[in-house]
Amino acid sequence: MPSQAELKDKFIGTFIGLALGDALGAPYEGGFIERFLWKFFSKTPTGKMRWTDDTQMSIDLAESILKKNNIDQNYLALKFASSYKWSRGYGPAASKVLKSIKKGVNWKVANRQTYKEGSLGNGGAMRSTILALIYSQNSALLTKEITKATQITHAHPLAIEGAVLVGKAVSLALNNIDALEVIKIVVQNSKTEIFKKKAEVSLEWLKDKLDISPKDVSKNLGNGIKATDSCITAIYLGLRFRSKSFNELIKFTRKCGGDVDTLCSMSGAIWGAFNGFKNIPKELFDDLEDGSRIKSLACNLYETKIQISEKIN
Ligand code: R7I
Ligand code: MG
Ligand code: MG
Repeated sequence: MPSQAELKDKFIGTFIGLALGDALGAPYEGGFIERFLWKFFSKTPTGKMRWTDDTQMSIDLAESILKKNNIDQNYLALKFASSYKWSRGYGPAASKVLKSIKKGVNWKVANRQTYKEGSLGNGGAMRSTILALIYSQNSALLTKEITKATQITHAHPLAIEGAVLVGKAVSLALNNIDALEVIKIVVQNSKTEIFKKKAEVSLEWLKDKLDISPKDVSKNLGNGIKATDSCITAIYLGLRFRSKSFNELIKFTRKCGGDVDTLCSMSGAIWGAFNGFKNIPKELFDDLEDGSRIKSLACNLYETKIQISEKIN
């Protein structure tokens, strides 16, 4: 178990790791058109690295928990919708959901407008880290609250399963659980064949310390926008680079291609949960959009976590 001071540093490292991964991965996301378009949005007016929807929705979730002390789905739906900005690069179905909510449609209706079962994109998983911070000590509550936070935009069971697995990996990293143990728990907690198979492949690779190339990582685990093509990939990357530098993680993940901002942000959060803020390069933090705001949100989440844990226990 980490000490209180270590845990607080891990909270900051997790949230900053997520936001930095997002901002550093965004210029490498997608094909030629996406990369070309991002050049126009990649900097803030003061020249800092701009992050995307992954970080925006994580901030929304964090602020919503700080306000309500738990997941209030109606409040969170409105919060997501009011923060929506096209230029943050939201997924197409998620954009539609949020625009509908903004117009007054109930989220339970809006989230089924494009896909009958709801979206199976990784938009729920990319923000589940925030709940791992709050519920890292209580696996059942973690699953329940991630499910509630994901459903609002991603009702599909696979989107929820991916979000729970990423959240679980972050929570185990916060608790300093060994990387091999983490992937074993991810295998055990995978309910569907597609997640389980990929988690088992990751376990074999990590167990044998195999030097798998970025191309083979993408080919076998996926690098796409669907939860099934990105959640296990990010978990694998976060675990593989757990004892290497943050820069090495990002350099490798950029080479995996596809949904790079989200792969970097989810694996960056896992890396940060293991290694803490103290190990994140200062020059990267200084160059991040709203770095101080995110750091202070992480500190406030830490205080809230302590209060919530006292109530639960
Ligand atoms: O999941 P979502 O919020 O996207 C997040 C991604 C991250 O990479 C962000 O960084 C941002 O770049 O986008 O967005 P959605 O639009 O809900 O889902 C993403 C995509 O998954 C959709 O546009 C579809 O291509 C696909 N998808 C589905 N395809 C078939 N059947 C989602 N649900 C389905 C489905 O049910
Ligand atoms: Mg994004
Ligand atoms: Mg993405």
